[in-house]
Amino acid sequence: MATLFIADLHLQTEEPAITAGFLRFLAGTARDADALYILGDLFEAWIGDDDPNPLHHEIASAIKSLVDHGVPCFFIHGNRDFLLGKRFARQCGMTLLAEETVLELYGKRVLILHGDTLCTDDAGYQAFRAKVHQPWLQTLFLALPLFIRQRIAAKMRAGSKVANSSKSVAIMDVNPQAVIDVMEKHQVQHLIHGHTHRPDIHPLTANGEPAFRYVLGAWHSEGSMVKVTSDDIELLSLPF
Ligand code: LP5
Ligand code: MN
Repeated sequence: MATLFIADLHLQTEEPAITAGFLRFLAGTARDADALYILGDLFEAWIGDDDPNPLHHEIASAIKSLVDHGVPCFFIHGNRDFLLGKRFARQCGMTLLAEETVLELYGKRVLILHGDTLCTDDAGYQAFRAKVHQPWLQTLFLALPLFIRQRIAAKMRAGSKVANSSKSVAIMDVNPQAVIDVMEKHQVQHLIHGHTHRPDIHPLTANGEPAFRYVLGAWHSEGSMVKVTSDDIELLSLPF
């Protein structure tokens, strides 16, 4: 049996092929899993559980039918969907997890997180993150009319694109010491995350022992998943 991890699907109405690929994954590959973990940025942007976008209902029903089939589903927030709340999670039948979560899987301790918190060299992003994670600001934002929230989110997305175009590739990657620190804090030799869209397996040393960092790819023309079994941890692509 296997436990599956995915992230960075960035689902949106404008990208129907990715939605179709995800729906096929939920109805196929995922059905044989012990559990499915979604490590953030499932959606391109989340502005509140009250958003009536039909895509959200379609995705909730598909995740719910996987859960009803007997595959528990878990979610960690990303930097695009950190406002995804309990109401939508309940519609999906999925459990919201803390931003750093340690799993015991087939005798291995595995740390999972979205990945944005490891990009500590990106001072502009970390300042932005600290602001938008303030509970009072989130409450205020969620109380705004939907069309205003849509406008603010669009401004933020546009601002992010402009900011990213002048940042170096290195600044937008994880900081190696931040990786070691979080793995030592949680006493783990395995870390799975997304966010950077640079799928790879990186060997390193943490806790004085060999360790591995598994980076999920974003879903564009194909999907990406990490599969943990009792024998192995693999990074696999999922042709649509
Ligand atoms: O997301 P991506 O891949 O473009 O880049 C990320 C970082 N950017 C972000 C911003 C998100 O894209 C915005 C999503 C909004 C959705 C929900 C709205 C909810 C609002 C809630 C309010 C309480 O995460 C980017 C990183 C990059 O990853 C790599 O790690 O570099 O960081 C930035 O671009 C931050 C910039 O450095 C500074 C922020 C620019 C935003 C401008 C805000 C303008 C707002 C106007 C509002 C009136
Ligand atoms: Mn992200």
